[in-house]
Amino acid sequence: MINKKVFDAMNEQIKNELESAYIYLSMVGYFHSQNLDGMAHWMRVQVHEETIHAMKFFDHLISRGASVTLLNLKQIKTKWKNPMEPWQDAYAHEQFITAKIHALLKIARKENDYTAEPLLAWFVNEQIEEENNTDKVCRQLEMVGDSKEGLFMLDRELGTRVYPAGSCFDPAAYNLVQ
Ligand code: OFO
Repeated sequence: MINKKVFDAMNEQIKNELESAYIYLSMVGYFHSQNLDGMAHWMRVQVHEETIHAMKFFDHLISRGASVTLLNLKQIKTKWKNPMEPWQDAYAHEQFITAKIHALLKIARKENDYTAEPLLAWFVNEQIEEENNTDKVCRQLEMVGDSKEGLFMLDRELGTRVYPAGSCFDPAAYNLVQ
């Protein structure tokens, strides 16, 4: 049986991860509207990853005999002024998620929930990549500046992102996402 405080924090983290997916899906729509199909593709892959993140917490709670209660997703942003803005928002959002994961680990440690630690350790590591990925694109867009050719090249590169896993609802896919 899972401790109530750990349950509440993990149950809320399911919402946070699904909100990540929802935010990035909104960005997919924006990037397509700007003919930046490579960036849209990168974000589509990210939507899959975020759904897997949510499902990792979802399945962890289920396997510990808890009953998941899905919370409302908040209204999200749908418009951005330029291609840089969504990436800046994504980086800020990933920093927010990192803080949530760290807070969750703190609760688990305080409640002596050793069972939750391996899962949370995975997320602590994952957040290094999550922050770095989005921050790196911000820095690359800064380098590109006003160059349309540069934006075109970067968009092409981001369009090559490979999604290694299958369905985001298939537990077998979880291990394929690093
Ligand atoms: Fe789930 O890591 Fe991004 O938000």
